Amino acid sequence: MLNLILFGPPGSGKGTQALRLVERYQLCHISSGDLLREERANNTPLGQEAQKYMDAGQLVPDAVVIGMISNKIDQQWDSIKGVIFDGFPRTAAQAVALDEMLAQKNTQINQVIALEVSLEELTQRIVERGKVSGRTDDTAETVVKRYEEYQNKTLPVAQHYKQQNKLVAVKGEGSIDDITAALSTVVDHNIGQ
Ligand code: B4P
Repeated sequence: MLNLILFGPPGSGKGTQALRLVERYQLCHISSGDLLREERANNTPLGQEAQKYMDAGQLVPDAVVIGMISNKIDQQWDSIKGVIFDGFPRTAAQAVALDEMLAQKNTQINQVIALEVSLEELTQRIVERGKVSGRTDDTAETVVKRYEEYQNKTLPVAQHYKQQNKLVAVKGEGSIDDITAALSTVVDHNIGQ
């Protein structure tokens, strides 16, 4: 099994690159952001709970996100070769929970790839996306809050996996194709190709 985490600040290209890697390596894509937006679109109690946090640029509470991801893993597990986690884990508690979920399935995270992008570039991308996405959290004001949440709550996830010698950083600025190529080099190395 090959289990990867795409890590990085909001707007660093996790979702963009995950879609490409999923196709290349035939993995299952689990994006916490996409799942939360799906819950919102379906107006479920979970989606209603998540909405107020997302709109404010805050992280959704751990218990909500961990339960949602655990269900998703259980639903998909029997038919997959591995997973790309995109946007999850986003707190140290989520990382611990994910490690436990995978250990119960006799597997683990193989690699965490961190996309490095400057705050200026992140802001520009998110504001640009906001013109077409219809996402209420894609505004210049919310980006500041989302970045603060990343610095305070999400960076410890990198530390968690650094201690396990699983963290690799890749420059997330440049053309989307070049970044996919850099990520693929890391993954190929991991699977011994
Ligand atoms: P996410 O859906 O994870 O959103 P994101 O961080 O904005 O996206 P990403 O980094 O994937 O960027 P993308 O590829 O789209 O989270 C949204 C919210 O959900 C969070 O704020 C939080 O409230 C909640 N949430 C999600 N997961 C959670 C969790 N685990 N715990 C708690 N709360 C959680 O790229 C962004 C833009 O840049 C796109 O427009 C793209 O086209 C462009 N782009 C990408 N690569 C580029 C490049 N190389 N050059 C130029 N532009 C590029």
